[in-house]
Amino acid sequence: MSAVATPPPKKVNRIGLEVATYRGAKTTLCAGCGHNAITERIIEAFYEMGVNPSQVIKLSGIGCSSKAPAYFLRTSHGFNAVHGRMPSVATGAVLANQHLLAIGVSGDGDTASIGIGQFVHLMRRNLPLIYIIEDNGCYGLTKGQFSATADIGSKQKTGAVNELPPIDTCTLAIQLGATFVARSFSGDKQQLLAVLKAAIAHRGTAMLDVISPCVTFNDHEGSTKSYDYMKQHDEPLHEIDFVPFFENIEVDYDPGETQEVRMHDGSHLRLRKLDSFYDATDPQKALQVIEEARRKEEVLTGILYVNPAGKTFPDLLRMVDEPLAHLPPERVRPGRAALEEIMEELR
Ligand SMILES: Cc1ncc(C[n+]2csc(CCOP(=O)(O)OP(=O)(O)O)c2C)c(N)n1
Ligand code: SF4
Ligand SMILES: [Mg+2]
Repeated sequence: MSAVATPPPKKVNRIGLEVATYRGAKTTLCAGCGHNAITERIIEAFYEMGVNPSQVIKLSGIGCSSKAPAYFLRTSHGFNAVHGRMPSVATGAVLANQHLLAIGVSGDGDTASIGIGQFVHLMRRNLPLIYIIEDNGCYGLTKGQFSATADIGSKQKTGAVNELPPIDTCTLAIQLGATFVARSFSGDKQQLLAVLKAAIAHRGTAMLDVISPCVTFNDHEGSTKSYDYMKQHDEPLHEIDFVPFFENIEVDYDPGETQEVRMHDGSHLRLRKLDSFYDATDPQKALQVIEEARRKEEVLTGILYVNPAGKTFPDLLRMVDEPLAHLPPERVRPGRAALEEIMEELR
């Protein structure tokens, strides 16, 4: 009689969850859409970092990109806001419960066109939020019109040429005080995963502009956000190695070739420099290299700027640490004595 083979143990992460727990509904986006590749990396990053999905809130606006949160972390909290209005909903959610890890997914239209007003105020507040722009340079959901990140001279499928200068969301975010700013490409699995893990460890706004080709409306010759264009013009700034706080951080590296950034939770971000002068903690340098790349028609990718020590919006507002919904009435309602004291001051 042959012995019954026992199935191999299922692979789990450090909190005992399988990767399937981090998945969501089946995607309804076009096959080959860059947004699907970003979803895959988000699933991997949250699984590998051992984030508890019940402690996560997913937020988005409107667009193909804003549908993406439905396709990862099925058991997390979620709020699909109005077009371009995700930042204000995220601000409310994060202030109401600082124990949640917030991730927002937006599009270049949702952020840089209709949502630019909310985006700029979000960037200057350093709200603890991972803010991803799935950037295809067009309004994919409404059939590929130019968005405000489309480059001058970029061609639509119809042949129409964009004549307006683009908004560079990374430049804008750095100028406004965002404390973690990165640019990546949906097709660069290794870089995007490392950037996402570092963004999870960051406390403050982590702004990720991820070039994500729209295969249906913006992947032809003449588009500067197509797979072909990105393969020819992607210029990685540095190799990124991310070591979470729960792993041994004593790994081998050459101090002359790397720059270490210690994140607030004790994780280490290690940037192996290709350009030996690049310092990711210098905002002026970051603005300069982005501008130099733009002039050379290159897309500079990597972590452009990071400041792990910036004060967050809840800190500035001196918010209590506990979720507001958990505070007992005696802590949220001033008593008669407090009211009388205020009245006395007004007399
Ligand atoms: C107030 C409002 N105006 C316009 C629209 C129509 N609309 C829906 S999605 C969209 C653009 C989405 O583009 P983007 O954010 O880049 O997402 P993508 O589909 O490219 O991923 C527009 C204009 C809308 N839903 N609501
Ligand atoms: S239309 Fe473009 S952005 Fe929308 S799902 Fe299809 S490929 Fe992606
Ligand atoms: Mg778009």
